[in-house]
Amino acid sequence: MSNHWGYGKKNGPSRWTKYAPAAKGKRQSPVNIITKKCSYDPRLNNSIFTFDYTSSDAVAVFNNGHSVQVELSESATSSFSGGPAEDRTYNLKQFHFHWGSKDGVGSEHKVNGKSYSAELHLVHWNSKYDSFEDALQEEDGLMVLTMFINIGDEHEEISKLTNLFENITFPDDKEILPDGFDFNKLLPENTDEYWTYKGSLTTPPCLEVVQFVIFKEPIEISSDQIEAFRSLKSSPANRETDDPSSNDNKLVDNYRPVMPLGNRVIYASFQ
Ligand code: 3J3
Ligand code: ZN
Repeated sequence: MSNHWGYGKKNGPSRWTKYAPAAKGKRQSPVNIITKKCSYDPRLNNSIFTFDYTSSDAVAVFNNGHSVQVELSESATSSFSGGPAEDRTYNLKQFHFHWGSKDGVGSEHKVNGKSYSAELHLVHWNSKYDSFEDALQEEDGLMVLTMFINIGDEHEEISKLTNLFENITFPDDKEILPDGFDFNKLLPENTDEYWTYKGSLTTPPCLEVVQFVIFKEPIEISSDQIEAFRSLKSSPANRETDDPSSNDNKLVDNYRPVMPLGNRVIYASFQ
């Protein structure tokens, strides 16, 4: 067994219980959102999101070998409240993406069995805890705002990120996001309509500490932009061969298959 999890045949999602005991749990993510089985919650409809995404400096952009991650500094103060967070504040820690090797696959969550070409996760931690690391140990520790991604028009803000990719093609390469990057522009226009449910990290350690908020309205990126994601390379530990020229080291299809919903309910903010 490979000593590091990945998305290959030998170290992929079907093997993750070897790296992450929590992966055997009953509130794992992602899931398939079967819309007719969702439960409308009027309280969600009445609770408006407040986003306090100030532009942060010294934001690191790196290829961690299994995604491209944009990590805020400890001093960053971007947060949101409202929605399922009610009057509680959740601090933005990082955002990252999951994408496919071809259009129409790549999202982690599905809607009525349909996948999207990619999925964006804005990872926030509950400010009732002292740190992200502390929040990771609590069942209500994280809230991940999630956007489905379709291929269409160029996304102007995300181009500030994909323009850095030629410098972070290989794992452990790092860049700095241009000052003034506006996190608000990562959100869809309509943030009133979303689904929410209790789940887990979708990668090891698969901790069951996440409240997912999945916006119904997808965002769009262009074909050139998704190809920039597909140009990134996975880490040697993630790939099946040691041949660096092998296609196996393309960083694509970094999504976990949907997991059983079990007796969980997915709530909808809309009817
Ligand atoms: O594993 C990393 C951890 O080393 C650190 O980088 C942390 C802070 O950025 O992020 C992850 S995590 O384990 O905490 N985690 C990975 C999976 C963050 C959230 C990710 O879960 S997901 O459901 O949003 N895909
Ligand atoms: Zn993710």
